[in-house]
This record gives sequence, structure tokens and C-alpha cells, in this order.
Amino acid sequence: DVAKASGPFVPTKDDYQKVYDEIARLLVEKDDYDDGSYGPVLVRLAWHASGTYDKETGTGGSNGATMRFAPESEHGANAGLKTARDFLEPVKAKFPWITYSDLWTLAGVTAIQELQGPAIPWRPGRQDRDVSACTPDGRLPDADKDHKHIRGIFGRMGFDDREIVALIGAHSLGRAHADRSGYDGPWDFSPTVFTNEFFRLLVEEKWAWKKWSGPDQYTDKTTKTLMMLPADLALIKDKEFKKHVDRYAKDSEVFFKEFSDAFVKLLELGVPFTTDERWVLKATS
Ligand code: CCH
Repeated sequence: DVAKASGPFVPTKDDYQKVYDEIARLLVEKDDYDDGSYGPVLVRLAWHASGTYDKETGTGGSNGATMRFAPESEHGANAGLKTARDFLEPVKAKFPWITYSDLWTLAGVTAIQELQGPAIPWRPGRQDRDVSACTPDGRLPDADKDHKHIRGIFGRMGFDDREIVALIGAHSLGRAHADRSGYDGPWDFSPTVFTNEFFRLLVEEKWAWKKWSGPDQYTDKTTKTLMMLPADLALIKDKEFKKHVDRYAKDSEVFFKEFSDAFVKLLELGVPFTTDERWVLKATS
């Protein structure tokens, strides 16, 4: 069948597994960064690419990868994410058939699975769009705001309280950087391992205002080495949010399951998929 042999390349699950494996390999190879992994910043890239979604207008979301372009790349919330986009350039060069929008979301999935988090079923189908699809500034949450702001921002994407709390549990990974957001420090003692520690510490530690010249953030009274954002503390100040914090602090399995479901939904907001089938790509260990 000559036509088929010379037709356009249609990648299979195996081809996407190869992309996954290459990202996983680079995560191990390039361990001289932050706490030893680019994984957390890749998760943040996938989230900021997707979290611009507006359910009313159907604009934003991971379809398009418009953060490649200014003005979106210059939005304050996206400071530091060039690091993640640059990390993925060699992967895009090696597998030029994958769209940036599929690559960025797949990288978030890879990072969570490789950092010992839950399996995240994923499917391809996103198309890159041009600069005209850039979203306006202000669609991502502000760290200095309260429960009303968080509920409003995530509600615009279509998430309920349970999903909002689960998603923010990704703060078990990584850290804040003074030269990016102005905030500084990790949320827990194992920033390169996906756990429910963020929730356990939120409820079990005592959090006090950090005394410093930077933006208002909390520090743990015991070691003074951890941090929480005002928006993180909103999760225990609001009764409805706190219910879920308590559940996740107690039960890591429940958190893993509900995080996975919410993260799948996040990465798919606004994407006109042509297939219902999702794959769990194989983790390397
Ligand atoms: Fe986040 N996040 N995030 N976050 N975030 C920051 C870092 C990470 C907020 C603010 C910040 C989610 C929700 C929220 C990650 C994943 C998710 C930083 C520090 C701020 C500020 C940035 C810096 O300085 O580098 C706020 C506010 C909210 C909601 O109200 C959600 C949802 C997710 C994913 C599902 C990850 C991972 C990081 C660490 C990045 C790194 O570079 O280590």
C-alpha cells in the first residue's frame, strides 16, 4: 500500500512512550538544577499552559501552547517558565512531529509519574496556535489572595472545591524562587517527591508570618525552613476547602486518586480531542 507508506506520519502510543522516556531520561541526566530535578517546573509549565481556560468563552487552555509568545510569556505568573520550555526544546527537536501543546502537557505527566506521583492517563490531539490566541493577563491565581479569589479563578476553569484543593496539592513539589515570584522556599522537606506532605504540614505545623523584606508569606514555626503562600493558607481558613485538606492529609491514596482525576481534567480543558482513548505511559521505575 504505497499511499499508506508515504502518507503523513501518524504517531502511535509507542511513539509517545518514546517522548516520555526521553523526558524521563533528561530529568535524570540534568540533575544539577534547583533541588535536583526539573520535574517541578515542568509541572508548573503544564499547569500554567492549561489554567488559562475560560469555560464561558472556551478560550485559553493547553490547546495552542501560546505561552511561546509574548505577551503571554511575559505575564508575571509565567516568570521562570522559560526554564521549563527551554528544557523541552531538545525533546521537540528529536521528535518534531509532536505539538508543543501535547509536549508541554506530556512533560507535566512525565514529571509527576517520575517523581513518584500517581499515574496520569493522557491523550494527544492538541494543536499549536499562533500569537492571536494568547490569553489576557490575570487568568492564573494570585498568591497573595484569599479563598474567594481561588474559588473564582478555578471556578472559571470549571473546577469545584474538591478538585481545587487536590490540584493545589502539587505544591508538594518544587519551591518558590525570589527572582521569579518574589516568594522563597519549598513547601515540604522532599520537593522532588510527589506526596501528600503539603496537606499534612498545612494542618499539623504552626504557620507564622515570615519576618523578611519580601512579600508576605508564612514560615513553619518548627524549622523556619518551609513556606506557605497566603493562598495556600486559604485552604485551611475556608471550612469547605479544609474538609478536603483534612482528607488528603490523612490518606495519601485518596489524594493520589483525586489529584490524578483533576489533573487529567486540567490538561484537557478546551481541547477538541478526536479520540476518547487515554493512555497511561509507563514510568521508568
Ligand atoms: Fe503553584 N505556585 N500556585 N500550583 N506551583 C508556585 C510554584 C509551583 C500558586 C502560586 C505559586 C498550583 C496552584 C497555585 C506548582 C504547581 C501548581 C509559585 C512559586 C507560586 C507563587 C513560583 C516561583 O517562584 O518559582 C497559586 C496562588 C495557586 C492557586 O491558588 C497548581 C494547581 C499546580 C499544579 C497542579 C509547582 C509544581 C510549583 C513549583 C515550581 C518550581 O519551579 O519548583
